[in-house]
Order: sequence, then structure tokens, then C-alpha cells
Amino acid sequence: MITMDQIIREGHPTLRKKAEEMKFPLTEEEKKIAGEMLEFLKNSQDPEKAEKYGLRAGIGIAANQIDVPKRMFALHITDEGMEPLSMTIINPKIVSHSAKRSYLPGGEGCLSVDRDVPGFVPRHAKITIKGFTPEGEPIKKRLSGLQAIAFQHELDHLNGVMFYDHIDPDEPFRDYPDAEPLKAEEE
Ligand code: SB7
Ligand code: NI
Repeated sequence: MITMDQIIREGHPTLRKKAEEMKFPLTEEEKKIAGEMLEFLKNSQDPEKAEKYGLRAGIGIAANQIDVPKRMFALHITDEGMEPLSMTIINPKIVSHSAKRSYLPGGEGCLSVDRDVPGFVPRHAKITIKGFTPEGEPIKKRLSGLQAIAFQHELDHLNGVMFYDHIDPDEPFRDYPDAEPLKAEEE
């Protein structure tokens, strides 16, 4: 079971390296990690388990955050009003995206960052994504709202990018003409 002490924090070199493409079929060990990442997210969102194991709630986790430099991440987003998104995706990519961008009005956080970094993180508002399940079945989806933002946060991890790399250092809350704050009902 993954707990907070397996999650590497900023300053660890693995977070700044590009993760490696995975080959199919995945090894048993890789499949196990894929399942454990999703289990971690579910546990972290379960108040009792989060308290018991000291987990910070997360909607996503990338393999390199547990020091596994491979191209996979998990998302578990079950907000009301949206179809739930719960998956571990292998070799994820964005095949197209909207011109419009979107950002969380409260900024972003990260399980690998133990401090508050204020500022807007503009991201594509809508994306079409591709990838594979751990069993090697192809995935293709169109994502918007929080799901699109979270997907891009995780894909960034696989490329060694942290959310605060996108924040304007001189004016963290500046206006972006092509971007709008994500409204609560779009989460
Ligand atoms: C805010 C939080 C996340 C994604 C997008 C906006 C996920 C935080 C957990 N992670 O550190 C996952 O990498
Ligand atoms: Ni993160």
C-alpha cells in the first residue's frame, strides 16, 4: 500500500526527469504499481482511511512521484455533476486541445510539494487524450473541467514539469486573455 512516505518531494531529481515510455505487456510488478496508485487515491479521499494512514487527499498521482520513472499516472475524480473518471493510464498523451484555457481560481497543489505556491496555472480547457489501460486496451477520451486540468498536471509530472513552472513569477494572479477561471459547476 502506498503511503505519504513513499511520495518523493520537490528537490528529488526524479521529479525533474522525463519518464520512460512503457512496453506492453506490462510486467506483473508494473501492473501492481498501476493498481496501487489508484488505490492510494481512493484511500486518500476516504476520510477514515486518510486519517488512519495520514494521507493527503489527492485526485491524481504520477508514477515518478513514487520514484518510478515510467509513463503512467492515476486519476480518481468523482465530483457530482460529472461522469466519474477513475483510471490508471499508460503512455498518456494529448492528441488535440481547445484554444481556450482554464485555471483553478484557488491555484493548484501537489502531493510532492509541502508548501503553498499561490498563482494561476493556465491549462487547456478541453483536451482529447489517448493512452492504454494496464491491460493494453486503448483509451480515447475528451476531457474538460477539473478532469482536463488534473490530466495536464499529471502529464507534466511525466515530463519533469511542476505546476508552479506555469505561474507568472512577477504577477502570479495576472489576467490571461485566452483563459477563464474554472467555475464550481464545471469541476
Ligand atoms: C490540483 C491538484 C492536482 C491536480 C490539478 C490541480 C493533483 C494534486 C496531486 N498531485 O500532486 C498529483 O500529481
Ligand atoms: Ni502533482
